[in-house]
Amino acid sequence: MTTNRTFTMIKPDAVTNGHIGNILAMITNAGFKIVSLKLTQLTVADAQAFYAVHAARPFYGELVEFMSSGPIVAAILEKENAVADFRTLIGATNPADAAEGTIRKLYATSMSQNAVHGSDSDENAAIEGNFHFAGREQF
Ligand code: DGI
Repeated sequence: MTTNRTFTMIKPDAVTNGHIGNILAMITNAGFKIVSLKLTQLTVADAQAFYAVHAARPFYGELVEFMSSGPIVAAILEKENAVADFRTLIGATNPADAAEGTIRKLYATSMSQNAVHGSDSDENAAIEGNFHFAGREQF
């Protein structure tokens, strides 16, 4: 197993609901090392660019509006098998389908406001991490 990196955002719903500390604790307790971290807010253009892959989907407008509606926490995480293990930790996209003990089961409020993002591949983890963090911010 090789050590690699993934990218996450704590989404505006979870930030607004006061879950930053609990979610970061779950992440570090699961063995992820935080190598980049910041509280920031996406502009509409940022959210459109970040989710460009979903531009043709019916939920795109709602997704962009939600993701730019308030502060987020952006982070790059490092661990063996980081991308897959983080997807397991966050649970299914729809919190109704998320396994017990996952971040989305605990903190998501709906399919569209589902508390956290996790990259779906090593390639996208690098693209998404570089979207949010300069090289000197990646430790
Ligand atoms: O990788 P995920 O975040 O689990 O899911 P994804 O990359 O397929 O979709 C990105 C986000 O878009 C997801 O976290 C929530 C939203 N989304 C995805 N599918 C739907 C959706 N929102 C609504 N309202 N309906 C959907 O079917």
